[in-house]
Amino acid sequence: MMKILLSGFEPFGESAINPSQMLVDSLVTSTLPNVDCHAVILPVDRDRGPATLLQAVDVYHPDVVLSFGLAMGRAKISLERVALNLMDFRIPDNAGAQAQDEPVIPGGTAAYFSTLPLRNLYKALVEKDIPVELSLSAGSYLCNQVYYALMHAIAAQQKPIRAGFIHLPALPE
Ligand code: PCA
Repeated sequence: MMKILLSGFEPFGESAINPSQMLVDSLVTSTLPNVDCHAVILPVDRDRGPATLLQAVDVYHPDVVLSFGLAMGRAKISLERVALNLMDFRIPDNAGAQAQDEPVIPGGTAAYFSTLPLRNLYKALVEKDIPVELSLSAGSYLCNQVYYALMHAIAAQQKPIRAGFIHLPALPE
């Protein structure tokens, strides 16, 4: 049995819904063979967002963490290659905080690479005619912060977890 932790985000900014929350909520209730799925919805909050994800990792001990978020304005599913040690928020988070030119972890390494098999995921989605791209940057808002915090915690604790971040396009509504 492979244990997978899925994360999505609550709505933020001008959007009343977040497709990452909807995806994760629906995936966790569907039964996949040989997969034990857990889900967590993260607040768009620079303190509580990463803390909620890291706490879920400690509780569930997953083999894989798939973290999802909304990337408004992108037309394809974006498989994020890199998590950057940078917070530079375009808009305040849901608690009103707006980080500028700050590291996620002071003194931390500049970046981490996804440990998901991104090229294989890319090919599998292309074969199904699902719009997908390999993306070089998850931005410098909450998604990148949570992605970096996750990869940093896994590296620091030397956990055998494969993890990565996937951005979803906005829904028509
Ligand atoms: N998208 C934002 C944060 C939460 C979300 O779903 C981002 O791309 O940083």
